[in-house]
Amino acid sequence: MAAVDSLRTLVLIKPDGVARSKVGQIISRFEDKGLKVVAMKLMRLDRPRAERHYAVHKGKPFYDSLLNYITSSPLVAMVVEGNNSIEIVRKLVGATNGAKAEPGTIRGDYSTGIDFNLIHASDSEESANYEIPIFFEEKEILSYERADKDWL
Ligand code: 3AN
Repeated sequence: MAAVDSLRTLVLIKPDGVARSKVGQIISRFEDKGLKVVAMKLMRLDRPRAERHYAVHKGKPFYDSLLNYITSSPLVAMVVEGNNSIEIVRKLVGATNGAKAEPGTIRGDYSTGIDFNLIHASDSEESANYEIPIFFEEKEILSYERADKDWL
């Protein structure tokens, strides 16, 4: 993936991440890496929005359980911004199946399987452009500078 400045990506700390009190630890990983949270909300996802978000998975065997899981209790939705944010966040998140995800990644450290894998992150610029508006209006995405921006 080519380097792109100030790219935005959608991150969801899924219901298991919130219920297991991993929100702070997960956000720290993005902040520590040098990325910036530019929008964030704790919310209970409704079914129509969950269907929009996971439209590409419609018809797959895990689709219904995925929708039940993602709508079951509150999640944290965020827009994360920074150089190469999509690629970097996906690396920090790790492989889809927590059992296979490398230690050091979020899923590798906190998840043992594929059903409860704590986090979602957009996998491409196209996905980010599709997913972000499902959760945020443009005016909810804020602009500010990190104090250490010249060092990142
Ligand atoms: P990722 O989140 O790593 O991009 P995707 O986009 O392939 O993975 O799948 C979206 C979500 O669907 C996953 N995060 C996971 O919760 C669920 N999922 C994917 N594949 C399976 C599967 N084989 N069985 C159960 N759930 C799955």
